[in-house]
Amino acid sequence: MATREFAVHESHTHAASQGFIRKWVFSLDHKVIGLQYYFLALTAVFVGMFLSLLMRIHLIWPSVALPLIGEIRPETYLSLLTMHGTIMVFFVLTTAPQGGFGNYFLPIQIGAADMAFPVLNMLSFWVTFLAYLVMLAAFFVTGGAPLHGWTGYPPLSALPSAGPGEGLGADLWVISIALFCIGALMSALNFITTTLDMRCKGMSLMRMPLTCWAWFVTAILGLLAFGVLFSAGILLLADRNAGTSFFVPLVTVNGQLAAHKGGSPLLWQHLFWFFGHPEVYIAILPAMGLCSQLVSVFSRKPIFGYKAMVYAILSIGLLGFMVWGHHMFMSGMSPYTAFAFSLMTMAIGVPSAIKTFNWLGTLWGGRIRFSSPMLFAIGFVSMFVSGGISGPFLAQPVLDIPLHDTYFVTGHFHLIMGVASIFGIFAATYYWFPKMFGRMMSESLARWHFWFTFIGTYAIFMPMHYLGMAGHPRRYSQLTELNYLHGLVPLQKFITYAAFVTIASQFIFLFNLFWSIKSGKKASDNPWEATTLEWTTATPPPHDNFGGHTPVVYNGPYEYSVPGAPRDYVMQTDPTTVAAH
Ligand code: HEM
Ligand SMILES: [Cu+2]
Repeated sequence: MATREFAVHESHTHAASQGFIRKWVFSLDHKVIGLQYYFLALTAVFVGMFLSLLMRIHLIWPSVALPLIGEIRPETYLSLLTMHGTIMVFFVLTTAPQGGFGNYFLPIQIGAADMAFPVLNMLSFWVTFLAYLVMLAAFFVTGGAPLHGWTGYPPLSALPSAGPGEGLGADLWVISIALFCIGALMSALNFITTTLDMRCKGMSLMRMPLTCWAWFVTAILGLLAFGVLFSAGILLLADRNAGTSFFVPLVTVNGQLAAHKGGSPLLWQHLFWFFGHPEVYIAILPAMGLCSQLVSVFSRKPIFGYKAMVYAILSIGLLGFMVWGHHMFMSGMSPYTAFAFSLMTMAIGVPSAIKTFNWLGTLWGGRIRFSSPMLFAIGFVSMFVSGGISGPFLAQPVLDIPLHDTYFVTGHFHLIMGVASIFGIFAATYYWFPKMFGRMMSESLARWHFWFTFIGTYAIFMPMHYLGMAGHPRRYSQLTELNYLHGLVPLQKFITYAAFVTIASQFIFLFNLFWSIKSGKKASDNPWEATTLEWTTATPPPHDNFGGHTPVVYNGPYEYSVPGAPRDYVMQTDPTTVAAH
């Protein structure tokens, strides 16, 4: 209680001195910082998509000269691949769902006036922004962007002489990742403290919307995972520039003995994937929380199995730290170790399946409203299941060994990690836009956007499973040169055309977003008839979120179709209709 009063008081203090710079640039307001993260991710996703289009073009027309860019060489393909993967994973999927929407809505949904540490919050954003600029700078330095993929495996990533882009470009890449980790760690501390300390009266942990649970557990994962990646990054930087050999064994580069010996490339793989697997959940947990929220709101039903959902989020978080070895079945690990990792990976399918069944259980018998946020939430479930289904296959070392360096994996992770989370981001945008900007987005444009994106992503990524089984290697640019892949060229062309159409349709979204900010229909305070706290306050919310008073919570977050209630929903703050659930 005392903490909350302090926060309210403090937010008024920093409200007083608001010039333009304080309000919109170096803002301490979690809502502005949330928007800053969101728009950073929005520019990043368009950069990432553009790079993917260049890759797709190169794959089917390897010697075409593009205006301004020229011919894409094989090594340029690897740079595009590295930067596409890195930008998408870090600056889109880690940034928008947590830094963007989490920042904006966590404090409001738990009835707080701001995050626990507003200055730290501002710093987190600016460090992340700096990391983004440093990453982009890698394109423009001598040698260009690095070749080592988003996973940065040494010795390639550790030796500046190992290839074009592995000089200054790779240094910038590592520095950017390290900066990103610092931003993510500060932000994780803020999310954890805010969730534990800043909840308003009546908002017990088990009354929190599942979005808040997801942001909370994501922050805990971030705290544990980014710390490890940060350390690994510093060691890599030392190997590159200070003559150490943490990751580099005795190797020759172009016939020359490198000046390193005794290091272990496997050490990097362990450290990287100890971060990298939880990272998948950092990207997807917020989307899971949101999806739970939306299927309940738009089915007008309480979420099926709230407690099971909370325990599933927690156990996904825990198990997520015990499976990293499934990325290393090829590394020569003992079959007993591989078996243990395989078993843990299968185990993580259980809470994931519980979540999926509960989403379906919520939909079952609901009075479903197919508004755009709901379409994208259902799209999320669809992508999650389609991508997830190949997971248990890849979890078997005997199958993973032939499949792991092929397009099968590219198909698998794009669906479950990439596109599923992107669907979550879209659902969140359509759902919360009215609260953030005070206007509605165009529903008909949103529907066009949904169908193009939904069908388009399946058209791009489903055939990749087949390419993989036919033996198409991943991270390989010269497919038209290989005889055994000739028969697959028509399928490759189809994928590239689908990518063109899907990427073009994202401009419908972009147009809808900016057009609606200016000219959308005015939104009421609670256009979706939802129960959580953000819908009890003004649209857009005032600087201190609730206009000087602090809400008191009486009900759980999913009281829809409550028997005997005057409306088909009971707000969390409604003291008169204390729900029976
Ligand atoms: C328009 C949609 C997208 C297209 C057409 C696309 C296409 C591609 C292509 C062609 C590759 C290279 C495959 C190879 O040669 O091995 C790739 C790799 C990758 N993509 Fe995407 N992608 C898209 C969206 C995304 C999203 C949303 C994410 C977010 C996670 C993502 C993450 C990655 C990662 C992590 C890699 C691997 C990079 C590496 O191997 O180091 N992509 N993508
Ligand atoms: Cu994994």
